[in-house]
Amino acid sequence: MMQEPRLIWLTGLSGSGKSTLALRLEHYFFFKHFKVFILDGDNMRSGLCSDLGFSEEDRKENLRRVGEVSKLMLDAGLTVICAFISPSGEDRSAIKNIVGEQRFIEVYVNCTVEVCEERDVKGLYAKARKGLIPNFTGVSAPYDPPALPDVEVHTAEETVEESMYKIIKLVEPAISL
Ligand code: GGZ
Repeated sequence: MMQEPRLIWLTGLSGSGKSTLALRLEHYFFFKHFKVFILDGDNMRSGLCSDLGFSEEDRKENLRRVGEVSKLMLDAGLTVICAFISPSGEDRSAIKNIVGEQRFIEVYVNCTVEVCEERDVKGLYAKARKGLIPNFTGVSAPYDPPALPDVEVHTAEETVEESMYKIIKLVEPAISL
C-alpha cells in the first residue's frame, strides 16, 4: 500500500548537520523507490528566493515560498526533505498549515551553537563573530527551538545512522533497526 508522501522538515542552526542528514535520508528513500527531493538554502536561495536576505521578514517569505513549493511537490507524490534553519516557531507552524498537519514531520536537529561554531565548516561563524555577516543565527539573530518536535536528533552525540533511523521510523513505522 502506498502511503501519503511526507514533508520531513529539518530545523537547526547552521552547521548542526541538516544537510548531511538530508542527503542520507534522500539516499535511503531513493533506494526504497520513493520519489524524493531535497529543498535547502542552496537550491531555493539561488533562484526562487534570490531576492531575499536574512532579515526576519525575508526569512519568513523565504520559508513561505519553500512551504508552497513543498506543497506542490507533495501533491505530485514526492517525499520532500527540507533543510532550513527556520529559526522562528511561528514560521514553522505557518508551513505546517500550508502543507497540512498530517503531512508535516518536524525534526529538530539539535546541536549547541558552541559545537556548530567549533565545526565551522564554512567559516561563517568566524565571519559572523567579526561582524562581517549581520543577523547570523545563533550569533546575532535568535533561534527559537521547537517545543514539541515530532523527532529530536542530537548530532553531537548520535551517529548519523542513529539520527536517520529515528526519522525513518516515523515515515515508515514498521521499520526495525
Ligand atoms: C544564517 C546564513 C546567514 C545568516 C548566510 N544567518 O550553513 P549554511 O550557510 O550553508 O546554511 C546557512 C544558510 C541559511 O539559509 P536558510 O534558507 O536555511 O535560512 S532561513 O531558514 O533562516 O531562511 C548559511 C547561510 O545560509 N547564511 N547568511 N545571516 N545563515
